[in-house]
Amino acid sequence: MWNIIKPGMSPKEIVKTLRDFDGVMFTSTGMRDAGQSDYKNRHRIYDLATLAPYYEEMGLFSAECHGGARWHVGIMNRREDPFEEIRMFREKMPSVMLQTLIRETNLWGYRPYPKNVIEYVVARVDIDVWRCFSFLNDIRNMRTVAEIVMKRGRLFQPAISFTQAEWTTDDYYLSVVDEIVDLCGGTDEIVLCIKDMAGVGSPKRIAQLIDTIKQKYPDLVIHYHRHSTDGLALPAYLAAVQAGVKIIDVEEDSLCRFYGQPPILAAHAYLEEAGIKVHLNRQAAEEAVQKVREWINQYAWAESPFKGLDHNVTKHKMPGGAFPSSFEQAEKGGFLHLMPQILRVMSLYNRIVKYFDVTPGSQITWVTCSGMVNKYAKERGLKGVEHLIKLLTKFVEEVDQDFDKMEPWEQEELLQLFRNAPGDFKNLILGKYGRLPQGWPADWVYKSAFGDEWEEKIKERSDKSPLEALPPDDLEKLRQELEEKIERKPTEEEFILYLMHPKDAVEYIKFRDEYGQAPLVLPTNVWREGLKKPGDKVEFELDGKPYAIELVSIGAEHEGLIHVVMKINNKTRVYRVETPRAK
Ligand code: 3PY
Ligand code: ZN
Repeated sequence: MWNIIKPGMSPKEIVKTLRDFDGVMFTSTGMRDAGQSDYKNRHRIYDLATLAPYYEEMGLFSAECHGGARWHVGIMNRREDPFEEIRMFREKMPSVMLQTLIRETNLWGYRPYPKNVIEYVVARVDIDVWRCFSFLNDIRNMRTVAEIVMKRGRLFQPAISFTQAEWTTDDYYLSVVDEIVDLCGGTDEIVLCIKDMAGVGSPKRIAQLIDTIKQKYPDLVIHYHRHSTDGLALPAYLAAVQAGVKIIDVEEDSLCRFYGQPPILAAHAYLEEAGIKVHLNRQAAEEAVQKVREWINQYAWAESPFKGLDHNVTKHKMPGGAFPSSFEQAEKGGFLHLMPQILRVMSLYNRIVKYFDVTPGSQITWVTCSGMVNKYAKERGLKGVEHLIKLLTKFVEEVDQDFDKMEPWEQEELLQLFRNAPGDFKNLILGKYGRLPQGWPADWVYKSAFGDEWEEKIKERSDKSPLEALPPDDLEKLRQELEEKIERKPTEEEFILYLMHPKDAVEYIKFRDEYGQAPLVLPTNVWREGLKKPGDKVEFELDGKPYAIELVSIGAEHEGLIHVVMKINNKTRVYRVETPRAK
């Protein structure tokens, strides 16, 4: 039997099993992070569910199938929700632990939620492994999620956000791990994750960090999460496992593009060759890899327009999970050609305002830096953008960020740099997300962001956790508000969707009220494009009843109407369809 770890086991039993196990186990991210990092989170439950029978046999530690941006993109684009996803996967792979990725007080959203919302939501999501990270490594912000998850007897997996920078020393990370161990009452009921969200940890650096943590906490079970972006993921995995990591994250080889996790079959072979015992039913994994090939081509449209690995990620730090969506925004906004410059500005920005480029911090970095570059490009053209890069390079690399060493005209320019930064950037430097890992930025950043009001704003700064700072929401009032918007009583799950993303949840609920189970039962080609030409057919099951639908003919337009003939379960039906012109 391959499943040595299963839903229903207590965290203590899980940790003990892992401590006793003398090899490495895999978490498959094929159902979440892989899709987020290389396909904008567009993989539908319909296709992912085909992998579940293989996952059931593979002997995985867990399947990451939930969380991150998958929740939000699900209701907005795929029109499927995270609750039906969990139900479907539970039914099809009952022996596999389902894993989510949650952003401490920011839950599955992009802003801190009040404590009572966090308590309400976390208690009602049926997930086994709760990987929880803070983009500030502000462990205080994890408290409520940790308490509820642990009280429910589910596995809490605190993650340290990892990057390689001069300030992210072993001592720094040890202090973060100390806080985690303190929060969780020791090491017996948690698995620690090192979250290398951009894929920047060199093999040597990762081994050294794990070794340092293991020296202080020899019993702590460590899980290493990594993206492939820099091209060094497999050697980094080998180094991590040799240093004592028990679980690593992988995805199907046939899903791999550039910014997700390393390939499962290659990782298996590579680690075994190095003499490491890998817990994997390879036959089932090979079948899953093959299964992906049956549907993956339908998602080619969702792949990032920025192709190839990118070792410069070690400087700009764009997380894998943000790659395709950032590039999509650049494409839509008409500034894809400015990406190399934006990435260079990000590299310099990261050294001025120090935090971790991961959600929602990565969005803040992206919007702030792309905004700066676009402003310079609009006002002064490409030369202007190069000038901005020169200015920042001088400030960061030549004068060691000593504002007074810049020329007066350069100071003037720096003082304009953050004037149009997004509100979220301003909230970040006021402490609204929590404590910044290296303290407040320099005063000139406040002058730049707030102009004449900077001194008042500095007085407003608070290093309280949002868990203490935010007043509770009136849940009953919010439920009432949703009822009015959708003109019926919401279900408990719909209410939770609303608490997370109010506007998008209302649209989603209305869509599902109109189209029912269509997003779950239609094959992907039909879901995206419909039946296009006479003879096209689709078969599916709805509420236990089989349907076979065929497009017979599409008539010519006449006075804004088209007659469409369909065969539905062998009965011919004629539909009068209004053309968009008529509407
Ligand atoms: C997310 O927060 O969506 C992530 O994938 C972070 O890595
Ligand atoms: Zn990731």
